[in-house]
Amino acid sequence: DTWRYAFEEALDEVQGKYAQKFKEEVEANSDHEVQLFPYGTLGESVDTMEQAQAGILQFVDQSPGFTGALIPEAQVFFVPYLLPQDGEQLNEFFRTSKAINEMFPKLYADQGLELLTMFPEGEVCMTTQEPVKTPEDLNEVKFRVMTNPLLVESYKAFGATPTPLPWGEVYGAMQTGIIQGQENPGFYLESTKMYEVTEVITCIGHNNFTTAVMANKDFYDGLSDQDKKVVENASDAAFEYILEYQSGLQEKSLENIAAAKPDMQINILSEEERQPFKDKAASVEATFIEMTGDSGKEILEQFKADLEAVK
Ligand code: 6CS
Repeated sequence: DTWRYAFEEALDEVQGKYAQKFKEEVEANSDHEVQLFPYGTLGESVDTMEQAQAGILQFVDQSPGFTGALIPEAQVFFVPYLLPQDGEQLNEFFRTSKAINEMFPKLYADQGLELLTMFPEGEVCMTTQEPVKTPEDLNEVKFRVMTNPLLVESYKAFGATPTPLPWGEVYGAMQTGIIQGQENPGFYLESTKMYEVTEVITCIGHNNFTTAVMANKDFYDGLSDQDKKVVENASDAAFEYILEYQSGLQEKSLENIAAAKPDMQINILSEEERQPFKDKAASVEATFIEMTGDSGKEILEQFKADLEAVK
């Protein structure tokens, strides 16, 4: 039989690389086939999530950036400056976190989803038309964010005017001036040619893009123990593969952008320059707890304990 798996990116982008590895592992170790549906073939992220919940898709990759309405606690990934900058620490956090590996699976299960893995996709940087050296530079900037209420609050806190949009509208909206900024990890800024429609990249170290891969829960529960093991092993192998694949990718992507557009300004802000952004964003954690109550608070506390453990 054939298992259908949709993701939010192209085949040669990070989610696509993960999906290809997952497919390879499943097919090498079972009689099942995995059919991959890259971004755009089945609609936007909200559409593929609906299809996965309905069981039309067996697997879906949806980043928490779009899961906020469904699972408010998943917005914890958008508390600014929570995740570590250090790559090894970050990877170890995703590997060992109890919040991710024990608490989130229950919340996804309530939505009919079997959470298989979460992994980081790289440091998020802003692309804008004008340089961003201080939060004041974001005043009046209409800034596209994923459709995630807490991310809206973060950019409000930074001083921008956040505009939630699905990915498909971003390039055009930037080109026509409906928005003047957006954020994404380096590889995605390169592959989607965001540098063609913006002039400045600014990295302030506020976040790392996280994504989640899950299965339809009824489908998963109906698998034999052996097939469950196949899925679990394929997820584990693809997880380690994708961390390895991304080593050095952020730097390389920014270099490639500089080569493709020599007059693109690329500003990695210093610790000192980041401080005012950190100060502005400090209130977002409280907003997260307001939005998610005790359940969110518990996740946040476990998250922090897990981060402490990998330091
Ligand atoms: O910004 C977005 O909407 C997209 N960014 C990435 C890195 N992956 C998929 C997502 O749709």
